[in-house]
Amino acid sequence: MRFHGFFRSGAAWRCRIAFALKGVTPDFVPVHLRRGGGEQKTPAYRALNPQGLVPTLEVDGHALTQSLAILEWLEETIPEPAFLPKDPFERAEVRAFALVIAADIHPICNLRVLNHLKDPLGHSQDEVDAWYRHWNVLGLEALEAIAVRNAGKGRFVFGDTPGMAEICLAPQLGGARRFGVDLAAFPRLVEVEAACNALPAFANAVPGKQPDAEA
Ligand SMILES: N[C@@H](CCC(=O)N[C@@H](CS)C(=O)NCC(=O)O)C(=O)O
Repeated sequence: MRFHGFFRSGAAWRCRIAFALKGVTPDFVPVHLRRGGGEQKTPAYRALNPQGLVPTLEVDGHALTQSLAILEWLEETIPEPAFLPKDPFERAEVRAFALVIAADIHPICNLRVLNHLKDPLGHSQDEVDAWYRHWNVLGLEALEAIAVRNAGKGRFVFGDTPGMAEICLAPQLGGARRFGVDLAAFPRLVEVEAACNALPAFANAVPGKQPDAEA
């Protein structure tokens, strides 16, 4: 198994947590998203991942892309510990929480969107940062409300075990913090993040601990 990622990528970060929870240790292939205009855009990498985005997981002759599809593949091939509850309604709730991040916040705040706002659209770095914070705050407000509603269930969002919701939440809060989002307005999410980071699978997946990490 070979995992193509970048230390600062939120989508790759999700996969690193998931691999650790499932006890999988793929070889790591760094893909630098800025060096030389972005290694994710090279023909060699696009042959694996036509979108030119990280992550990609090479396994048994397949190149799996999209972090949530990789999480679902892990869940189907290594059922325990489970990322999703058994009850279909509860599964839908956990997936919905994860999708607020993976489908609604992250895609409009990723590197290529931020770059496009600057060039060719001509926005300043301050305006780009304000864009990032705006869409993060909007999504995090909804997630905080969901997390508060479920707080009685345990120390994670939906109970006492972390799953797909937390795998998406922890990297999103990390990214938000990097862009200066004030997380004081999201106390329950920060509390869940602290519970996550008490686990080695989460603590060891942070960008600063990756082999390709930069200051
Ligand atoms: N929905 C995709 C998103 C992948 C994505 O946007 N990856 C970012 C890093 S977090 C990337 O490769 N960006 C490179 C670029 O924008 O050029 C997933 O979950 O895997």
